[in-house]
Amino acid sequence: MAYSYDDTNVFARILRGEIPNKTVKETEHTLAFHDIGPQAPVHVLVIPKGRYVNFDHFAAEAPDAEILDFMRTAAEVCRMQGVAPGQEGEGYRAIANSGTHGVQEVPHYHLHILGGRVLGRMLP
Ligand code: DGP
Repeated sequence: MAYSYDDTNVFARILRGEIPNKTVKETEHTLAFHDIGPQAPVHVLVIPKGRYVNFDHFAAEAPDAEILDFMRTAAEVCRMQGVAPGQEGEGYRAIANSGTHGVQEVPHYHLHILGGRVLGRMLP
């Protein structure tokens, strides 16, 4: 699948510094920041700095170093927020909405980290 990346999307603008964000952690390849409309006490978005539209695009085309950095940063963010399993927060949910049926609004790949309360059951 060939993806076309829209440089005007809001996360691209955050990465260019055009829109402020509340940064949780930043690395060479990854940025994590608080969601503007939190759906749980902890709601952090983790995004690659590269121009990837969705999970499929990122997994298929990102260099290994970027994928590793992304995964390690996401896990570190969970620990920083105190929601990693074994911590007081008792776990979290990591969601990547993708495409129309996934109701993805921002066309720059991102992982939602949600926690800080018991989350509703998502699957039947
Ligand atoms: P979705 O594409 O549906 O997986 O969700 C996109 C999320 O991005 C949504 O939870 C709200 C968040 N969001 C949208 N605009 C901004 C913004 O300008 N700043 C921040 N921090 N979050 C945003």
